[in-house]
Amino acid sequence: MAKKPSKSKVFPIHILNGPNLNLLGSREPEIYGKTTLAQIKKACTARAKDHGFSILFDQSNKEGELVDMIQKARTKAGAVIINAAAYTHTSVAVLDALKMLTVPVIEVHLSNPARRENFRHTSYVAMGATGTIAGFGLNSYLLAIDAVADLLGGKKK
Ligand code: CA2
Repeated sequence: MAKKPSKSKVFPIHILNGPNLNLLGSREPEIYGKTTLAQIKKACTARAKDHGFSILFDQSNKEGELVDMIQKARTKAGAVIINAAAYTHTSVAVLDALKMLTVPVIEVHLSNPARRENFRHTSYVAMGATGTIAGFGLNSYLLAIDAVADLLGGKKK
């Protein structure tokens, strides 16, 4: 009898984006690049497809909405990739929600917060993540998808 595909391969990778990322590409291109969030979504969809995965891509400016999205991922996601933006550095609520997940969680950032202001050196998200990828712009998201595929066993090598 054929082996049932694992839950991780059936459910999409949830890619969650925090406050202000809806405005990407419009300001501070020297820090965040010129890529828009819609372009990131398109590139993520293609990369995930290469690995045999689908994605669900969301953004919210509200902390509670991000918590709701993470809670939904408990039963609906194969993995979570999260750029919590400013909430990275402040939100115990986001951390507590992430800790309830049993699937891989990858923290991503467009910039490298470690090279920036001191207040960006603390990440609550990192404490609930499997790993972190930061500083590669749009590529941070694509590398995170590669990491998920490596952890869950995608089809592309
Ligand atoms: O580098 C990242 O991805 C960040 O998560 C971006 C956050 C920042 O607070 C984190 O420390 C690092 C800020 C996102 C702000 O998004 C903008 C969108 C358009 C124009 C300017 C900022």
